[in-house]
Amino acid sequence: MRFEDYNPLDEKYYSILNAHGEIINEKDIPALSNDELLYLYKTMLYTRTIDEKALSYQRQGRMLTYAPNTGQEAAQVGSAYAMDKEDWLVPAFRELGAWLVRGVPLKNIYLYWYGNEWGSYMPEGVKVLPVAVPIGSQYQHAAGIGMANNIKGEKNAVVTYIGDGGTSHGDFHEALNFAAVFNAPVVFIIQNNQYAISVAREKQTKSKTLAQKAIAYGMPGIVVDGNDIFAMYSATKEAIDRARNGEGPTLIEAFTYRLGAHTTSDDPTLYREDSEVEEWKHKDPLLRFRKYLLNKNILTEEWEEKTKKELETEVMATFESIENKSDTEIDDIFKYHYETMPPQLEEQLLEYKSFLEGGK
Ligand SMILES: Cc1ncc(C[n+]2csc(CCOP(=O)(O)OP(=O)(O)O)c2C)c(N)n1
Ligand SMILES: [Mg+2]
Repeated sequence: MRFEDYNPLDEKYYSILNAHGEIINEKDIPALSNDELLYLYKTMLYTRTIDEKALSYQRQGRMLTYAPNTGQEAAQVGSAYAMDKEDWLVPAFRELGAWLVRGVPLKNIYLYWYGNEWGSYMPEGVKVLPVAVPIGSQYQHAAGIGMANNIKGEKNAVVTYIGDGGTSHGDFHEALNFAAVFNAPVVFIIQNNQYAISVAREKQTKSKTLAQKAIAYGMPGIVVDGNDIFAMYSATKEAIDRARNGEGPTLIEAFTYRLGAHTTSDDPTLYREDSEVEEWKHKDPLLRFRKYLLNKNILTEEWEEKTKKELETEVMATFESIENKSDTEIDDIFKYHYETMPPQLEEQLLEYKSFLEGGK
């Protein structure tokens, strides 16, 4: 694949595996072993299991809030698998599959959504920044890390994510501009899941594609079928290689769909038609990869059943290990914003503590 062959203004999508699990682009099939393919499928199943369990815990009142990833597993797992251990992952908040590939333990992920600050504390050697809820801020961090890499002469790349809605924020544009001007080794990925809460993609921008915004900043931009694990892997790999070879940043739009709600406090039936969701269910990234793997005799139904059961057991055990044992320390909520706590925060901390003790 060459980025030059995929002008984002042509609305030509890069894809390898179609919705029926058939290869439509023979020459670009990634050179991955059967074990690697099974690992990718297992990680997608893991992502979905974690989502399903988290939703049910939240409904039972056992989890605070949760942002589901269902439908976006290929965009996350495929892109992160193209990274090396030394590369930086700079996430937004809906990148579960990518976190798992990069070695973030499930315990951390559940702790985070459980409202515990320690969820953001990564194990040694896991080069993943914490979740960034302020939309777009993470793109600036990624551009900055990339620029610092150049100054320090380090060869690692940075992969960062944003949503379609995030592309309307100033941070998105500033980060792209800085990264391009300073030739920063960054891969900017947009998970275009068609919605920013209730705002549809068409209301977000008049641009035909989100990837075409790359043209203005002087970097390659490409629209990739975000439900195609092979296309996501191979486009990200090539962008990372460019970055590492000193050729600067790339913008990848992963064209996908959020099959679930924005978060557990959202009701998508209020702003989108069931028929639209049904249509996208046929393009489910897990289904098409599964078909491919079954056809090639790489996956067996027995293996799949066994793996699903193991994953479910693991997910339940991990959640139970943190439940009720991980109440957030009140000080932790206030402590880490500044090196020295400013007086306003100190005042808020005291006020909150007195509120919890029954005062006002
Ligand atoms: C600066 C800022 N403004 C508003 C919000 C509230 N908010 C949280 S998620 C979201 C929509 C994000 O949509 P998109 O970028 O498409 O990502 P998605 O949730 O679809 O993954 C908004 C407006 C926020 N977190 N930060
Ligand atoms: Mg979105």
